[in-house]
Amino acid sequence: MGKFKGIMCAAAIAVMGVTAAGCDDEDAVVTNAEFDAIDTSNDGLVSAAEWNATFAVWDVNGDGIVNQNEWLLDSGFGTLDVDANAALTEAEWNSAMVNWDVDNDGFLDPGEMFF
Ligand SMILES: [Ca+2]
Ligand SMILES: [Ca+2]
Ligand SMILES: [Ca+2]
Ligand SMILES: [Ca+2]
Repeated sequence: MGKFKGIMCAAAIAVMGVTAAGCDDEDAVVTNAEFDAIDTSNDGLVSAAEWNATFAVWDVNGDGIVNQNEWLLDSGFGTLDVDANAALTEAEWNSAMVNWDVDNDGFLDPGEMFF
């Protein structure tokens, strides 16, 4: 499907002169690959345990903080960084499970995460 879309975009660029930027597959949402990496059980939902475990994965330099360079989603960093110091503590990180869980089912689905 992704490959097909790419072909269609290439055709659109050729025929209509659409800019390449307009055909960027990565919209203002995270890629499926990034979601799948968080959703280790592959059930399409991110549990609290999966989300908490991701903190350590993304904290590449192991300083106990996830900064903007380590953040892999396209958005959401600012909503978690409540003290606006450009760094997420584990407590700020874990607040996503509450702040983003719109339907209150204890899980984050892609629609809740990629706003
Ligand atoms: Ca899961
Ligand atoms: Ca870090
Ligand atoms: Ca912070
Ligand atoms: Ca939910």
